[in-house]
Amino acid sequence: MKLSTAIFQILLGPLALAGAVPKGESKITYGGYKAFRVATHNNPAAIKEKISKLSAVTYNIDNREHLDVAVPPQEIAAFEALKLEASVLHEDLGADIAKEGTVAAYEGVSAQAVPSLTWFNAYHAYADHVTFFSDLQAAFSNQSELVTAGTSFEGRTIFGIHLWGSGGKGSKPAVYYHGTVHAREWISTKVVEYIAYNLLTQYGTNTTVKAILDKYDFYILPVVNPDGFVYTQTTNRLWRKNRQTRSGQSCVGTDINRNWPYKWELTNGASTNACDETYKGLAAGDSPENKGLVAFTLGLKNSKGIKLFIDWHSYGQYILFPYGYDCSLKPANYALQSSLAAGTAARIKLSYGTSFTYGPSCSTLYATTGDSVDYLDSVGLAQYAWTIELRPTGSGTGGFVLPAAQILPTAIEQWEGQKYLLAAA
Ligand code: 0X9
Ligand code: ZN
Repeated sequence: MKLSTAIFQILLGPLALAGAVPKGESKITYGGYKAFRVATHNNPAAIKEKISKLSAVTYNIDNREHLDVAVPPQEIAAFEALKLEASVLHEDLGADIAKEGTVAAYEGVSAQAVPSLTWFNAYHAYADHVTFFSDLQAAFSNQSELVTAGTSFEGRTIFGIHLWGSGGKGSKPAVYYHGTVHAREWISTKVVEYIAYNLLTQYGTNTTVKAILDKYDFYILPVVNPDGFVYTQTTNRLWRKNRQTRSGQSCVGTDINRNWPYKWELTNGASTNACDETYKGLAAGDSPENKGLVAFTLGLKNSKGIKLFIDWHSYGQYILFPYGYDCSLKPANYALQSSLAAGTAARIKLSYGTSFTYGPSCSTLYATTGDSVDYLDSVGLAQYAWTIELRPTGSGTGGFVLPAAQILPTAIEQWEGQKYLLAAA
């Protein structure tokens, strides 16, 4: 670890270095759990009612057509007896989590050396992501700096990197990425890291990359939910929300993607029950993470403006644009957004044949209120505000637990998509 990294670690506080299981909680292994995708045929309530008798874990947010669940070993027979129309996502979720490789050690690099591409062969601990960014920044210190966007509930700094080209620091409109807003969506951090890595390492040799970085300032925040991310590594691989506690509530966590202060008050796309995965919080923008992200976003809006925002998630293979809060609404520049999304999907497909569905987020997937994309569009005034749901689709096998061997292919196809989008937008 270099001195600059050590200083950044100190800034992040002691919790950034903690890797231990929180007191009183043992790690959930999910050994023998079987995960299923269940067809709902527009009637998820009926299926949920049947499944509610089992202690199955909701595995992803359901859309109109299906819901994904992880069933504990002692309930599998009872689940199968329900004779639901279901396909298998994970034969043994615990075994797949173990195979995922969970976290590999990162040794860092010597002063000013570029980190190795082997970083993208494995998943890593939170503290190593901090070190990786610090190392990357130090290797390209004349066109990057580390930035922070406030502090999480447990006191971790929401860190990121700002990149610029020949116009100098802060001279161009922003391209702005968030990774791992939902704690279990680890692949999203790797993808934004790969894009940052390629922008910097290819700037000097690739004219397309040079043109992109000369045109935009990039602000890349790889882990906007650090507490949740750490919790997925210490305790529960399937955790989604932040780790905020609130007085009088026994359930932990607010969904950062339901807490943004725009259309938060609507009731159709978030939960008011603190125990739910989509809990919206008690007031618009009241989570510490959202406070920091709102301030950071407004800073970008008020300087050179925001050209493109992407909230990177998994899974489902979707490119989603506004709006989340109302399925009858389309953005003013709908035709343009559709054609850019179509072009991005086509370019993504060229690498490995991976298909992405695109469209307005509510009508394409489901309704969400207080989400980032609607805020970035309507308050942040981003020209394009998108959600990208990465691999897999869930129609084959796999879900949040994406084998480490798929990190690079997933990142490569998205890098190709972004090069198209940023040249065309
Ligand atoms: O529910 C979410 O926040 C996102 N999906 S995820 O499975 N990664 O949690 C989707 C957000 C996109 N917005 C809408 N579909 N309205
Ligand atoms: Zn998500």
